[in-house]
Amino acid sequence: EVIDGKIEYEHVAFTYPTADEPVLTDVSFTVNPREKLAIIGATGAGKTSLFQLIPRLYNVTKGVLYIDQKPITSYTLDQLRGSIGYVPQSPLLFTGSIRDNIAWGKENATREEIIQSAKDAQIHDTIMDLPDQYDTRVGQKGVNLSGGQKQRISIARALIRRPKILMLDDSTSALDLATESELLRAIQHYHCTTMIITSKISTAISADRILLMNDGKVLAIGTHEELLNQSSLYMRIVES
Ligand code: TTP
Ligand code: MG
Repeated sequence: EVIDGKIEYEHVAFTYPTADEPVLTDVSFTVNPREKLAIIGATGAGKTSLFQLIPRLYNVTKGVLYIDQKPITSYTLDQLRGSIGYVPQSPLLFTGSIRDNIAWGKENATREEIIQSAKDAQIHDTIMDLPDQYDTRVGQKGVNLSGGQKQRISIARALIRRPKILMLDDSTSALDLATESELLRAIQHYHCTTMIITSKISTAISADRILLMNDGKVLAIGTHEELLNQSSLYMRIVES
């Protein structure tokens, strides 16, 4: 079981099984238990690829990835995925009720837990406005939800399992600033290690530290002030 949620990439390189060229090369950094780390970088920099290694959707090609000081391969996939809330960049809902979609992976979830996680994910009010509220069907013959609404249902699905590690891949891109800051405030109460990929500099600055990726490498990692001093690319991003 993952206990603390410390994450350490040690000289990690990664090449997709079907590819020739690596998408990550010599990536090293540590995320401390309960720290909130924002990941920024241009499209194609490798942010999603970096994320996919944590729930072991893929195995690292070179180097070692540690969770709580143990190589990630020493955990079973169930142990790992039971401790990780992973919200993908394009989340998938299955055909069924919103309730079942939120409770997916935690079949014994209570009504209160479902509502609380939806509230924390800032999607409860939207659900209450739907014809059958939590029983509203999504997917085939169901209501159409926007990308941002799907993202928030997917966040609720991650939160309901009380993850030790929460990974949000651009999951707040569709939210207005006020709703996003409510969401981030609510997530703080989960006391989990949080990695959040974002294209919004304001979201990045609200994290404890920021990691700047470029071309499959870590260009810089540190606080906003540290990066301003360290990285001219970061300064250009902030000024743009
Ligand atoms: P990503 O890791 O997807 O880059 P990104 O997440 O930083 O980009 P974005 O901001 O647009 O989300 O891609 C890095 C490279 O890896 C890119 O060349 C596409 C490739 N790739 C795959 O081959 N398979 C995959 O499943 C993914 C996610 C990426
Ligand atoms: Mg991505």
